[in-house]
Amino acid sequence: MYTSITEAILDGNLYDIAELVQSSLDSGNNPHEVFNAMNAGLKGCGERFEEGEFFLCDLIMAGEAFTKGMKVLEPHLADVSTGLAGKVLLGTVAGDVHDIGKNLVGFLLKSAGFEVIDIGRDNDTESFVQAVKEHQPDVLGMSALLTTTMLGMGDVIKTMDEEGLREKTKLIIGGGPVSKRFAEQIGADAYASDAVEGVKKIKELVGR
Ligand code: B1M
Repeated sequence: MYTSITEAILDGNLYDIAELVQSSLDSGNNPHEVFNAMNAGLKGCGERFEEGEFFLCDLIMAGEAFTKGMKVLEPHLADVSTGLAGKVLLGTVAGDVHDIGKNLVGFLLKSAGFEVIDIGRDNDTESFVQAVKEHQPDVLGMSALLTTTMLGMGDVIKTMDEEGLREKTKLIIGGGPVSKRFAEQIGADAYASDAVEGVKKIKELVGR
């Protein structure tokens, strides 16, 4: 069953993915294992893209299939979001439309009781800073999946420093090309390599 889920993501199979995920859950499989099977499909897709076997359209279809599968899976992973744990603003940086990882972080945060304000993808510095002023979150989380877009994170942090916005709002970054070292270089408060670590670090940032 897990293999067919991985294959459905790899094939960008929008017709069967929801049913495959549902029947896997119905058979008693662990939702986290089902998630891992979907994630393995995306990983394989990236590898094939790098090798020149897959094209952009394949990535698009795989991303869509993943999102469709997540719609079925999400309620099985979630607890109730109370917002009592703190407020987190999430967004993907300018020029970057990859949002699956960010969505996953947001989803796990809600499960852990955080209020999550998601400003979506392709956010420039101004839009991040405006949103911080408007929502006054405890934590701003930025995500980037491209080596070309990750540099935008540094600009947001610099502007927040200049505008005195870091007193109230801590900063965490994540995404494929970023690292702990990069986070230190640009002055972020934390870095997480995956969504689970992201929630852990955010809890630490808000003192929980
Ligand atoms: Co694109 N893409 N893509 N892509 N894509 C990658 C990222 C790539 C690695 C593929 C490859 O070449 N192997 C490569 C980047 C290379 C680089 O810069 N080093 C790439 C490229 C090149 C591109 C385009 C430039 C292709 C082109 O046009 N020629 C283009 C760029 C578009 C743009 O953004 N301007 C492009 C487009 C796309 C799609 C739109 C087709 C689609 C995105 C759909 C969507 O997101 N809605 C897509 C996809 C699906 C991928 C791959 C296959 C999968 C990404 C993904 O969702 N992974 C990816 C290959 C790969 O990653 N192996 C690839 C699953 C997700 C759960 O993981 O996002 O890493 P991830 O998030 C993780 C952690 O990073 C972390 O937690 C998450 C869960 O554990 N994390 C955080 C992420 N954000 C965090 C924030 C935190 C904490 C943790 O705190 C705030």
